[in-house]
Amino acid sequence: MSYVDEVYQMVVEKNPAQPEFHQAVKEVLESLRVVIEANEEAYKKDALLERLVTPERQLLFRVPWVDDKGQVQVNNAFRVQFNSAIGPYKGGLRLHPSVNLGIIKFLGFEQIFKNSLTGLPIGGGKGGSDFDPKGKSDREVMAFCQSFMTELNKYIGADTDVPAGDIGTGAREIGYMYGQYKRIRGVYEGVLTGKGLSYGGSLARTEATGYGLLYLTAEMLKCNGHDLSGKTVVISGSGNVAIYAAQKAQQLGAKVVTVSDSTGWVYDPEGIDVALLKEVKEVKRARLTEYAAARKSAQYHEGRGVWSVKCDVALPCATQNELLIDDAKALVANGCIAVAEGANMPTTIEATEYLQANGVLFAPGKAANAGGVATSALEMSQNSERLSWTFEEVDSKLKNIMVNIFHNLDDAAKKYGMEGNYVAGANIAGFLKVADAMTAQGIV
Ligand code: NDP
Ligand code: 2IT
Repeated sequence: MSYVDEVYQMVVEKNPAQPEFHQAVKEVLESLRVVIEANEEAYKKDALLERLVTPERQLLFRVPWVDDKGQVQVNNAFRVQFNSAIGPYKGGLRLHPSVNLGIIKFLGFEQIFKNSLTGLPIGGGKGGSDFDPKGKSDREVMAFCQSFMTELNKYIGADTDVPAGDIGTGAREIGYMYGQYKRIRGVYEGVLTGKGLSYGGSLARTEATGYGLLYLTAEMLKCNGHDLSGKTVVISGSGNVAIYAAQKAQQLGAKVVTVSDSTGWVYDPEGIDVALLKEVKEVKRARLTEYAAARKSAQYHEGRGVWSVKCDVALPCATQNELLIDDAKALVANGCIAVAEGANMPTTIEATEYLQANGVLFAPGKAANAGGVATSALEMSQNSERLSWTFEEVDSKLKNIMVNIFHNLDDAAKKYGMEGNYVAGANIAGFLKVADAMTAQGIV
């Protein structure tokens, strides 16, 4: 059995009941096969892959808090500090009832390569809890966040581990967590990113993941002889990533005709009204039915269905495994030319392979959504120098980073004989820097 296969088998055996983690490892290791096989003896002797797939540290803790009825609630919480070869652990905190250790490990593993691709000095980590902020009062969310940080603060710091937002963790949650960290530790430092502008946040961080997704997508299209302008785009999700992806797509001349949430989706043939969407989702924290009720041209449908709409470009921006093989078939049948992942691992391996085999340009999440964490790293830089850059300065750095990421993937894919396979390009380019740093630092 080859070294790559041995390590994959070990991951499955040692981490039972963590299918998302297995999936993320499988996709990366498959892409690395050609690189590993060229240098197999050295990597194997150093157990480089075993170390890469095993988190440096995994923290599991309980979070007790009191709800508005006086009832004590208990949630499970996690922080996986996966790899610090190239910088302090960096990655978001997901608050969603589906969160478990396997999901946090898949996200932390992806984050290692994503962070490497940004070209900035950040290692990989991820955390979160099965707490559901939906339907909770602000006081309940604060109670949870304070209790969560009362434990988490022991393990994080501006130079060790810097969490941020993800599903369910936005500006409100980051604010409550930051306040509690400062209160307990007594230091005013950039321990979290995605902070509010009045207390150390960076301009353009809110927009960064969605904007970055579109900068990379536009570059990928341009390099393949297409122009984003005039294209019809379908987007899933209606959270932070989806909203700013829709906004930038429109600014670049495309027409966005769908968004979704976990209960349904909206088809709006006249183009999504981003101001209305922001009002419904960011201000009212309401469902998409309210968007549809306020807009004549919008049709609301229960359940899933975004990928059945005819489009040129598809941007999954909700969650993992939301674009399945039948969705990929529908996209191809409808003439879609590009898929770029705003979410983490939204496309199954089978669907990805189908899209690639049918000539659809495919940008994987660890490259396409790296603008969020890249801008988090820019927030860390601003905190360190105690300065705030202008929106234009941050946005132009973000754009450069995304364009560079695309060319790095493209070059790596070509170099290893897989031209146009941006999944392989991303995994290889992300891996090489981390592997080099791990090798240089000895057996740690
Ligand atoms: P938000 O919480 O702001 O929005 C999430 C959106 O996805 C909501 O519309 C939500 O619907 C929908 N969604 C979540 N879970 C499910 C589910 N199980 N089934 C269907 N729909 C679902 O999160 P973000 O926009 O921040 O994150 C979206 C994706 O992007 C995630 O994969 C995240 O890891 C990734 N990402 C985020 C970055 C960031 O900077 N925020 C950076 C890079 C990647 P509902 O409201 O009904 O739950
Ligand atoms: O998946 C991701 O890259 C994020 N949720 C953002 C992480 C960060 O540290 O900004």
